[in-house]
Amino acid sequence: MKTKCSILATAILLMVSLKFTHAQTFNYAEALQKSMFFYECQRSGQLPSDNRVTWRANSALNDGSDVGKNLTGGWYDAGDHVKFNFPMAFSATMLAWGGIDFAAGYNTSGQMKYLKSNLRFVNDYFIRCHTAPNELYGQVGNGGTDHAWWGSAEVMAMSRPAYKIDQTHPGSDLAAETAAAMAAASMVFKTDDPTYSATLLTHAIQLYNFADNYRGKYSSSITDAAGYYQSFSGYNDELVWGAIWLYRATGDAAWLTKAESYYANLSSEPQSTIKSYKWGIAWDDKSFGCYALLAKLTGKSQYKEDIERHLDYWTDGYNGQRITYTPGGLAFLDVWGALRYAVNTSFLAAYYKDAATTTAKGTKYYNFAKAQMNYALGSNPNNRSYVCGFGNNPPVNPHHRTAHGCWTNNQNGPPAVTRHILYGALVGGPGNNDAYTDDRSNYVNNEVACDYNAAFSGLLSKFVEDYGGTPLANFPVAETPTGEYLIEAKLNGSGSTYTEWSVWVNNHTAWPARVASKHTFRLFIDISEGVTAGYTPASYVVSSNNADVTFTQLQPWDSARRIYYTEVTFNSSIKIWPGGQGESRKESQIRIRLPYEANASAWNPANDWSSQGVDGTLKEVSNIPLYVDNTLVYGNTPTPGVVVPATGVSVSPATGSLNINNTLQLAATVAPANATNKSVSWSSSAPAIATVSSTGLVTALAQGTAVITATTADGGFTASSNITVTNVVVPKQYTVTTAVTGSGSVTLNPAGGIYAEGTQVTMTATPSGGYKFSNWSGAVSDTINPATIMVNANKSVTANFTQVINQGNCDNPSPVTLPFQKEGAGEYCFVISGNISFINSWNLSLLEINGVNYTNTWSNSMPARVNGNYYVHYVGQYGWSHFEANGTESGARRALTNNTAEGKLSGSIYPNPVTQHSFTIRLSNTAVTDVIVTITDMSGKVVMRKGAKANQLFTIDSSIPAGIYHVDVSSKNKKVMSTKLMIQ
Ligand SMILES: [Ca+2]
Ligand SMILES: [Ca+2]
Repeated sequence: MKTKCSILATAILLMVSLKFTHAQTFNYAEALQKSMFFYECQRSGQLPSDNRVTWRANSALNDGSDVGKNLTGGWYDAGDHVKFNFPMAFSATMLAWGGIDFAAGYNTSGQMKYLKSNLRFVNDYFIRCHTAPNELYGQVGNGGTDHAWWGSAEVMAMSRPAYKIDQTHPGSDLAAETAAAMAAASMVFKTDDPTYSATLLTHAIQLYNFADNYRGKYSSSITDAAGYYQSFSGYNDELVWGAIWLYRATGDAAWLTKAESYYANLSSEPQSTIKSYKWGIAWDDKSFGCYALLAKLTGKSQYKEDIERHLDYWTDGYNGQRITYTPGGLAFLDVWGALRYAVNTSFLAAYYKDAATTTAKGTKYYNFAKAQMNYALGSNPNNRSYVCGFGNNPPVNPHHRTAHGCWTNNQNGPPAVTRHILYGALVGGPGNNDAYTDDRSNYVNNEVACDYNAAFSGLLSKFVEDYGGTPLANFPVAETPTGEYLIEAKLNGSGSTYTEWSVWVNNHTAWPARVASKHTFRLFIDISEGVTAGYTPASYVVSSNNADVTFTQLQPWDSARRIYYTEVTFNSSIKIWPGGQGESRKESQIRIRLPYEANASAWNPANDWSSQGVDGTLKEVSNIPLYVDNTLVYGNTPTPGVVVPATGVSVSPATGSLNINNTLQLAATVAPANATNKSVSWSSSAPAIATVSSTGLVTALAQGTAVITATTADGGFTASSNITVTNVVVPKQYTVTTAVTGSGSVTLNPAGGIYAEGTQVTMTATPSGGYKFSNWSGAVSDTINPATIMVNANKSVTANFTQVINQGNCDNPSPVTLPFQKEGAGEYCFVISGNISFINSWNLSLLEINGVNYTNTWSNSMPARVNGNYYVHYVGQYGWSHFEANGTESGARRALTNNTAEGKLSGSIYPNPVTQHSFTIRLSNTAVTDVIVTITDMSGKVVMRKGAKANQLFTIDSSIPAGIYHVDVSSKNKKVMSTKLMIQ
């Protein structure tokens, strides 16, 4: 056995060394340039004036408003829009580390200024989050609600609660990591901005002392983070790491003493005193970085042994054990973001190599680092780059919402093709057999993240220093917006005296995604045949089936050629925005007709401009022009048009009075109604008192008066509104909003949800059957139920309910429903009858489904069902062992039967599936007559909620697309029925 092992080891060594010698060189400077750009793509909040990303704009400007703080800025975590500060701070630390120890490559490639811009952007955010010496905000945005919506950051509409740590809810890992980030950044800014550097250092020291004096895992305080970035390794590593960075930033030996004394607390291999060496540095565990830093800073043999054991394990093995390598040469630690671990460890190898105990070891570590980086850049069996917008055949569909530019709230599109190039983003990477698919929905292998690119950037700078390279001269090339607005139309009806159009206005904006104030289209007709028959333009009647629009009667466009039009404007209350299928498009039905008794010869649609290409099928048409905020954005007008000059303008209302912080919408009307150019600009005589937006929205700022003036672009005509701003003190009122995860309800006492400041409100969480109350999150982090809060701000609170899972043994597997997650050590068996879309697991010893091995694998390919079921066998050794199965419960009919059999149902809905968008709720308990029906889609988004009568017809909104939905029926005080509904 031993002989076999050594032969195998020799073969592996030979293979690895061959790969190293064949490693090619890439343009590392271009990759570094693009990696810096990726961090600019991730920016949240107000963008700086030198923003280079043409498809990004300000976003999430209200972050922190729920807690009365300004928590704007920072980076969106990955392909989502949550700001998870724990990995964000780690990313900032690693980026700064590269800028400190591998500065030369940044400098020679001209990227140092972009690195500093990125570090300043994220550290400004950390400063905002550090609201008191022992108070640090550590997350903005709720994981569940953020992930349930797929669209661009600029048009997010969900609430984004803020979460913090403090003395009673500590988070030593988060505070110490943020301290490390700010200390490291203070070194980067020390020379060219000593004031900023000193500010960062002050925060870093306060945060470290907070971390050290109030011990705890942050993910036990910010519980919403536990589902995404749980602190598995605890905080001992961050306490060493933070002290090391404070030592480097200050030169004060007391910090080094502290780091070395806490080093003893770092974890060891099981049943051993040897420091852990088999994992890798990433957002959770920085121990390996501590080994490398202390080895180099002190030269002590203990640290050198620890880092070399770790790097040997990752290269040619330690004590006969070696990390898994893919056939193509990638050191493969974990299925989730495999490239990130390989590159992070490579950064340590390149940093440490000069201090290695032998030259041969140093060379080995360096060659390893170069081979792993080159694998990521394209030297791999697929001969493809794993960095977006770089090299050969790079990923084009990364799991990234804003880059996708989606308007349908669907990661699978439309649009089918991602609209923006996410330059520089390193994707998760291949599986352990080098296989990889560029699939947007696969967030295990194809997501990008701030933490993936951090050590990656530093290592690229090192290779720029060693091998040169040239950044692209014309980078970034501004993208050309395409398909941002469009009109779809069909013939809604026609007759011998009329045409009726169904016109759909579509907002597909993504450069950046945006919401306009005003949407107008024009329908043009040629009335020559009507004039011949004796009619005049005034004989024609324009009408609409919608209350959502205003429209004009016929206006002359080119009266010599008898071309007239109606202008149709959606009411300003109609929001057309790229946030979903229904949200991104709105319909208006418009009819133009002669008197009904007119002779058929007086009406001819064949010569009508806006009837060209329009038939009974809804499709994109080009002769119905669309104007957004008074600018033509889509379609063609009849040419040549006669220019109708503006002759004046009026503003309504002419006077207005509003209180500080309130707004008033002014409207400017340009005369004549058919003026060709109706655009106006707005200005305020006293912007300190009241400002006005480009669309006439007045915002009151201070007591006084201001004259708001509209000026026409054509002719410079002006009209004004006199605004008086008052400062009336009204009693403050705040709202308390509640949400649940899992299944259950929350009641407020006193009820109502709107309260005067200072009111005590008691919240009671009541779980549904099969669930138990877990904890409060949001404005309250607690496990007590009921919980009482003092209302002193708008608060949103989430009651988290968890499924009560019978931890059945393998003789009696527990039935569980999808989606399902299991974490922790132990052996369990579960049975799933639902339709699994994909499964994933990591850090497990065994994961079998119906006897097929899926250990630590992402897969969407399931084995055949056994007795109609999937039998899951789970064996994990660690608290961070993890399995998850995603998908939906079985189809509607089957789910109904099952639920009835389990006695959960006391009713049904009929028919199911439905085709006519209506059904009857049949309840067995005839005493229940009034119910509330809640319909949610499979992402958990509520698509409809309203009151209904039992045993009477219930109509569903026709806008709800076909699919499978979850229907909850509740009486006044409890849930009476829950089932799946299929809408066909
Ligand atoms: Ca840790
Ligand atoms: Ca005509």
